[in-house]
Amino acid sequence: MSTTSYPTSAHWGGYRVLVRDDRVVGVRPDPEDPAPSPVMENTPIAQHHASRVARPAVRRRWLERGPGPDPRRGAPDDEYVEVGWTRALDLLAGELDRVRTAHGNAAIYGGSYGWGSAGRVHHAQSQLHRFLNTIGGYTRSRTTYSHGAVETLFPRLIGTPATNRLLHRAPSWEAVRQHTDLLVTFGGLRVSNTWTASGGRAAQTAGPAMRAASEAGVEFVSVSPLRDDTPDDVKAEWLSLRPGTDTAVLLALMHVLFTEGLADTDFLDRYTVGADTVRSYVLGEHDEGGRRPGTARTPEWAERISGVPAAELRALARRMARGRTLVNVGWSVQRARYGEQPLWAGLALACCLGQVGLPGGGFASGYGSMGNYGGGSTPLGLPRLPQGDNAVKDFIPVARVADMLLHPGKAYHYDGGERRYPDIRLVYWAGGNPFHHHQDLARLTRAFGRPETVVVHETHWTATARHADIVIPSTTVLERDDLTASQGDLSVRAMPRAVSPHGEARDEYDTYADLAERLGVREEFTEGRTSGEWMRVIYHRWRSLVARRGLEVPGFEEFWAAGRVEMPGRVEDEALLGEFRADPEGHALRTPSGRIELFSETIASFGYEDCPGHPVWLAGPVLSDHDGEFPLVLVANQPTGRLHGQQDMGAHSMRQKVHGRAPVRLHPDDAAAHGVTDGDIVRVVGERGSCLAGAVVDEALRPGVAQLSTGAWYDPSAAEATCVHGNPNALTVDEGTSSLSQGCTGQLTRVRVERFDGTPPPVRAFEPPRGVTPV
Ligand SMILES: Nc1nc2c(c(=O)[nH]1)N[C@H]1C(S)=C(S)[C@@H](COP(=O)(O)OP(=O)(O)OC[C@H]3O[C@@H](n4cnc5c(=O)[nH]c(N)nc54)[C@H](O)[C@@H]3O)O[C@H]1N2
Ligand SMILES: Nc1nc2c(c(=O)[nH]1)N[C@H]1C(S)=C(S)[C@@H](COP(=O)(O)OP(=O)(O)OC[C@H]3O[C@@H](n4cnc5c(=O)[nH]c(N)nc54)[C@H](O)[C@@H]3O)O[C@H]1N2
Ligand SMILES: [Mo]
Repeated sequence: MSTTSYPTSAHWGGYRVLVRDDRVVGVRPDPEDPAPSPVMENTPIAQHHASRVARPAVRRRWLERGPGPDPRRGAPDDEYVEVGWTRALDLLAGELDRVRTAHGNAAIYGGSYGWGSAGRVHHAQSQLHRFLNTIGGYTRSRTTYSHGAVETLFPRLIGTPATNRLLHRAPSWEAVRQHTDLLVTFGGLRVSNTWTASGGRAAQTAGPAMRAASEAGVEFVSVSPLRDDTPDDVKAEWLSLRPGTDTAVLLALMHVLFTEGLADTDFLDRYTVGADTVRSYVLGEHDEGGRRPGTARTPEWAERISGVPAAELRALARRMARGRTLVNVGWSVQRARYGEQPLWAGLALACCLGQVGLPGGGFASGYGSMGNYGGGSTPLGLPRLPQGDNAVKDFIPVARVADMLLHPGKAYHYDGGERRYPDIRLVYWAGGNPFHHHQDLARLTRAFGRPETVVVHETHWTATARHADIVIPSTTVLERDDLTASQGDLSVRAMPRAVSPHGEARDEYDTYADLAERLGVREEFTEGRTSGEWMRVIYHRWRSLVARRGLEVPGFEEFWAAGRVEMPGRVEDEALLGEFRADPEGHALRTPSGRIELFSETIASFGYEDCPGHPVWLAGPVLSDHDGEFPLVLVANQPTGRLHGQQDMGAHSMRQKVHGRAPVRLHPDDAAAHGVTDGDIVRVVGERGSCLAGAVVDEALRPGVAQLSTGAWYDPSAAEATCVHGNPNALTVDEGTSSLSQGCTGQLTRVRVERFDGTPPPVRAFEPPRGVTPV
């Protein structure tokens, strides 16, 4: 039997799959990729795993009792009935029609947050939104789990267009190599995170770019609770801090600049508003409520909070003022209570240094968070499937989903408005896994018990699929033709189908077309096209846009045969806000003052104690004293073994597990204090729940910090813990960053760790539910 290889792309990069006898038997990196990601090694097992959804399935209780709230939704022993496509589509179309007729389209929650797969045509969320828009709309979600606080706060500080540039492009790594003397990063520069870019990047360039910058003489300082948050080859100096205390450190750095005459007052006067208020706050002339006097935010004050020695902070501030300095505050730092503050304080610090807008200097947020950050930008855009218009105007900030389901009609604050949660009757999810991404999963299970019907499209029987009444099997990228590229990518690439669909899985496009048919809007959804025709149409529309800028890419057939086309019009950005710096009037920012708002009248007018009008130090809940019951701060960062929960059963992901459970890292001192040794199974306990995990003892952590990455499939199948597999969201608290952004706060939680003695319950996360027969 011969082996054929096909190019493909995942969010973790482009690679080839080796196919024999209609099965994926291996993977091969692209020879042009300088540093391929091992995450691709998960694909062969995941593609054909018994946890694939093979046929449409309906929860027996829903089938027998009809729609309605059900507290047993998600129970580990719940049974499903495989009903066949015709019955499943009839039931689903009928239920959509019932809900929209009885309660209006706003009763359908279609936010459907999640990463799905790479591919511009079969992008699950785009397809769902297009479909729901053709049947009258849905309640949507706003912002992301990734950087919800930045997305809401920064438009008020630097305007929306500049915020988009801040989050996606900032100075390129090439500009850093050429111009930067010192890159100070809060929240690391994790190469494993740069394996990921939404849509997948042609080659893994970020790791090599960091090394090249270091070799060219750029110095790196990493302020982080983990020593290995930066790659060895950039030889970063590590300032170990208590998680959640970056704002104190940033204010103290400003204190040094202000008191030692190192702040660039010309820059502050010309390009910012509110610097005086920040200055007087930092110097202790008033507190966060504007009352006099406040606390001077000295390095000694910051040392008491953060644990970073005052002398090191003083030295760092002076060093930052000496040369071209770039301040990076990563996304993790804002994924915590009061997450707006460290980002705002980081911007203020960069303004005090006066280098915003200079090549390789100023402020950035995203190096080491995403692979395309600093990897150039694609101003001509990418091919994209039109989603139509949503007739429902209501939305929620994305991370408030459990609140919404639990408290219909309840008032809440968001970005200056008092809003009310809609009354959701039907939840429709495709391409996301809230039982991966949301906080306090036991609470989320209660929330999922409230609607009348939950619909999930999935490739695999995830915990989210197991909370659904109707489960629709979707093809994977390897089972359909598509094309892909990410923001800033080097090329647009073909992703030809490599194997037949698993079981009876179908492309979601065809599922929606058949649902639309039953609801009388097939033509509106398809516009008379197959998904293959849409692929050609969006490619040609993009080609015309490119041509209008005087550039040329080949026609579709030539592109498809070649497998890729070089990205037209890519640019490497020198600076963020370079035009504004050069011409502050002509390129005024889209803010009330036209300048960078270090004090925002607008935000101050909202009167939020948890996000006042300028950056302030607010002690988050992970710092408060819990009577020693939860003495460790748990960092729930991104996994190195996979993307989120995707392909968790794959070879690379499984290699990292300890006795089949997620690894939790502990400092040797903490392990000893908790009576834990390397390789033990432990129970990690937080205020909201517990999980089992496997201990890894490692000096790379700051003492007092534990680390358990996200992504182990949620497994509530035994009484010994909320999750027996090691999902940190069994422990996290479901609370927004602040009344302003209501962003995700999943990064940090308080926990204790105890050795688990006795026979541990088996991990059953990857077993399909009762009633389902694997292919
Ligand atoms: N505690 C804590 N929690 C966090 C974070 C944290 O730092 N700490 N980080 C947060 C962040 S930044 C994010 S972005 C989220 C990520 O959360 P998600 O994006 O929800 O996580 P994924 O596992 O990528 O979920 C995507 C799902 O889509 C499915 N899928 C793939 N392809 C297709 C397809 O073609 N069709 C359909 N229907 N389904 C498909 C996959 O099987 C997978 O289950 O997690 C957040 N959660
Ligand atoms: N391999 C892989 N790559 C990924 C993902 C994945 O799942 N797998 N997910 C992708 C997604 S969707 C996103 S949004 C990005 C997220 O990108 P980030 O948010 O940047 O990534 P994290 O890994 O959550 O956090 C980075 C580091 O921040 C540090 N940190 C945590 N709390 C604090 C703090 O209070 N202060 C300081 N100074 N540091 C702190 C932790 O030590 C952690 O290792 O990653 C992307 N990249
Ligand atoms: Mo994210």
